Amino acid sequence: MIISTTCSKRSLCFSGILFLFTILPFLSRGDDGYRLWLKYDKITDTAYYSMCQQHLQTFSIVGSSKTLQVAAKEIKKGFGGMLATNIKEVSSGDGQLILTKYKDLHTHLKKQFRQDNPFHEEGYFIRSIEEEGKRKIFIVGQEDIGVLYGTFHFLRTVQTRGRLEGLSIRNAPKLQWRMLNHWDNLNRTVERGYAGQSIWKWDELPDKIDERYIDYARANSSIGINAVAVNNVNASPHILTQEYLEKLAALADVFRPYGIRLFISINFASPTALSGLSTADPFEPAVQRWWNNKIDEIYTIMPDFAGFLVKANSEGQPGPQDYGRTHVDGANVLARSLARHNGILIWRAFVYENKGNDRVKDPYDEFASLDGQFLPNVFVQTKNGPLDFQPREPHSPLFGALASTSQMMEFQITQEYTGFSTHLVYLAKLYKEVLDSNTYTDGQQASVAQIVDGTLQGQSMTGMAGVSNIGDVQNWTGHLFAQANWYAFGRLAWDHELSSKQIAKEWIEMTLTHEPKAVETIVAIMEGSYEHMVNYMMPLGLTVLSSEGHHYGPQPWRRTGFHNANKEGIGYNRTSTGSNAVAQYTEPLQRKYEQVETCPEALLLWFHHLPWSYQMQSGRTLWEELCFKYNDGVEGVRQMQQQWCAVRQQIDTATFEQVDRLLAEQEDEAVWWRDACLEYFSQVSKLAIPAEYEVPRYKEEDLKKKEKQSQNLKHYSVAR
Ligand code: GCV
Repeated sequence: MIISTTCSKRSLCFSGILFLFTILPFLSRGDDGYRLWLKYDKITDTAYYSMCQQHLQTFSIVGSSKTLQVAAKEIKKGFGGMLATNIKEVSSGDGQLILTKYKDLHTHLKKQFRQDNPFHEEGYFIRSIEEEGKRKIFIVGQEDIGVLYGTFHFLRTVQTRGRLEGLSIRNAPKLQWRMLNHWDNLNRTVERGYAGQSIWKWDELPDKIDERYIDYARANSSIGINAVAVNNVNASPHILTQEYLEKLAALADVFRPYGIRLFISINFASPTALSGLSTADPFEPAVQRWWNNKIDEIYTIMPDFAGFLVKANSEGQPGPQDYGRTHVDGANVLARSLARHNGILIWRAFVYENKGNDRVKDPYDEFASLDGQFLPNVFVQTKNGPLDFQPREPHSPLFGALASTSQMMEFQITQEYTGFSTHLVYLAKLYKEVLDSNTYTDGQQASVAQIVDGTLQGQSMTGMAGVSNIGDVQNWTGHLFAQANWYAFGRLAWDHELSSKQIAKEWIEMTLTHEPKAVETIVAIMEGSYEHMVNYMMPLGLTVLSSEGHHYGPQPWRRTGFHNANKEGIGYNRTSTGSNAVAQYTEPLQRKYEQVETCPEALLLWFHHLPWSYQMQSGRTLWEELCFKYNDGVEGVRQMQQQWCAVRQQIDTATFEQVDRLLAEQEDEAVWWRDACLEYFSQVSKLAIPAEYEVPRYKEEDLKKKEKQSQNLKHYSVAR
């Protein structure tokens, strides 16, 4: 199948020709995407440029820590680019822009920065203040890291053409830990990674520090990410060898000035793999000694090491249950040892048995009863939904069920089930949908976000992790718009009250264009993209229709136990007459999901098995609705293609073309999904696809070919 892009199909009209000869030469061409949202291109709005130039000729920085030095460097880089002239660093306190810690402010100024006690250690103020007839802008942090976060906020303000007069910003993160989890293997393959190889060049470390590590730290810090686990949760024991600890220490040195703490994923059976021990039983004194020694060794090399992330007794990974111990037993032994150095243990709740039961119940069944038994430095890390990062799932019932346990949200940024790096899908919509879901904990309004940020149940540690979508391709993420998912994850981990739209707008203005109409159009593309993807892949709460193994493309005929389609109907009965997974939710949510009349249609087939003739709110039958949704999803992608064409003149040529080409591929694959799923369900149900819908592009033979092709495509394969 030859894919032609919507835009390239169009003939070059007069305005297009005019554009080629007039405007195009002035646009930057061939942006490779490496600079992410920290582009700092020269401001082209002359009024805004003059205003900035007037107020930002000099800056000064009070203090000399490494964090303040990187803040100064960023100011020079940012304004050097945006103003195309050097912003001069002058002695402490004299600049038009002043970066300082609160404690270093002159007493008369301190009063102006009313401290709401105690001010957050990562927080900052940005204020413009008149002093002796001169206007100065102050970026004030409680600690150095607050100054750096404030610096990035101020740069963002200018990047998004915000006002500089009357600036009065007070900001602090809502969560303590804002974390990226890399599923990067030590051989540089990336599990579920679609953007090249791992960025960590283990063979060069610790001697050679790749420039990319620094840019990675800058990008993360600019959105408030303060922790990273650098290796796969399917962890190699070798990460704990002295050789790797030295490499890790070199990375920790790079991250430190940017306020980023280093975690590693560890293999629970490391004591057996790396020493002569015959067991990794956490209750065995020799095993405990081994962990104590290893952890001491780590802290000797990295005194601010953050801790371990552990996937145990899940998908074949070793764990305490191998020795008849519980998750609490295993986690607490490691946590106790880490606690001696103020380290943290993150223990994943992603467990399932695969014994023919309803696996979505397993995380709750295994973990809810353990509430309150973990040591205070343990996080239980819970995936957003009870299954496994499907396009749409209800929130995990563990949110709300662990009142006495610190619980970290785990989202996936890499698009394992949402189009890899081929499909434009803005995941902030998914994140927000989950964070805003009402858990009805204690029968009241209680969003997932309120559980995660500890305001409802008062957990002592709070955090959110995102499985990284970063690789060593030039633009970091493959699809340019996948950068927006990294960006949005960080922004929401910092402040879950931001809207997806606001984040999209910021990202577009920092990355793509400032032209208001184009910004509006691209916001619309991004905001609509998530629902389109759900519709052409797995509408109405369906799950796991994707290929087995690599998970790319449709294979609804493979794992039929997830949708249970038969001649009579489709869906998973998780009500009290079925697996009773609904019982894991609190009332009145349980009742809402149990009753088909009140169950949201977006999750209908997640909770119910229904006849094909079931009447939907639209007046269509379930079968007709399914056909409608799949077609609607495809139409949505076509709409995105047209919207993208409409902004062509405002976008860098290389960027425009990459996205245009990928959208064409997305359209083709949306059709593939639609045709494969509807063809299969039509065969099973013996119902014909209504004539009002488009004739399938892919006939049975083509579908087989396409499936085979996708199995062979190298970049679709799982890299373990
Ligand atoms: C790291 C899913 C993915 C696996 C991943 C696992 C997990 O099953 O397909 O690749 O393994 O989740 O989150 O541990």
